[in-house]
Amino acid sequence: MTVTITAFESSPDGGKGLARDTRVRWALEEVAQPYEVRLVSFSAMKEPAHLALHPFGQIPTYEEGDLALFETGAIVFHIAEHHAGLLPDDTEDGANARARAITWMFAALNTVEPPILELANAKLLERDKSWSEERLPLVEDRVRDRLNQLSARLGDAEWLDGAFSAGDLMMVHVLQRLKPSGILDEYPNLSAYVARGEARPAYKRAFAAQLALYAGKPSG
Ligand SMILES: N[C@@H](CCC(=O)N[C@@H](CS)C(=O)NCC(=O)O)C(=O)O
Repeated sequence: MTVTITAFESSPDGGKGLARDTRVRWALEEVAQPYEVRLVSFSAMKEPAHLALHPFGQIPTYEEGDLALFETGAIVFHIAEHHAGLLPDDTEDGANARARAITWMFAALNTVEPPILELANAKLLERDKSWSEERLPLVEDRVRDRLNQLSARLGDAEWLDGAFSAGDLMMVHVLQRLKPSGILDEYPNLSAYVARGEARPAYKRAFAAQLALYAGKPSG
């Protein structure tokens, strides 16, 4: 059955791969599933047709036959549940490892991504506020709190819990947003972890596919 995802018609990051369709593309590439992409403009995202797919008027969405999903956590989980390659097998031996990999997906989205988004928003949307300069170090330190903990847990392991999983995919994509801040470089093991994710052939294909849409075009 054909899978169709949505992505920005004009990406604010100009193809750096930070838009969240990249993590869905990456998951589909990891499990070797072909997909089509429907591009949506910022105004179309808030129109009834798109709101029927995504109640918050965002990208990405995921359509497969009668099924329509939004939220990258749910989409990547769905892909990982239906295709081998992103979660340990649900056998007697693998069930606990599978549950832990799913836990890392939630940790990436619920515990690590929020302070990183707060920092991105503080830099993008609050720079002109009189209190911005005073607040920014506090926001940065909240990111560091999480990275200290994540870095301590990862140690010198290759991935968060054994083999690469959907948990790593989600964590790497969440951490990538920190690159321009320089904060990720303060944690050599996390920088190397992100680089390992980016070196995966499936990631490279996903990145190239989104870049091909936006490179050289004005961002929206
Ligand atoms: N929690 C959502 C976040 C989706 C999201 O923030 N999408 C961004 C693009 S990366 C978007 O559509 N932004 C435009 C807007 O919110 O109007 C998910 O993980 O899917």
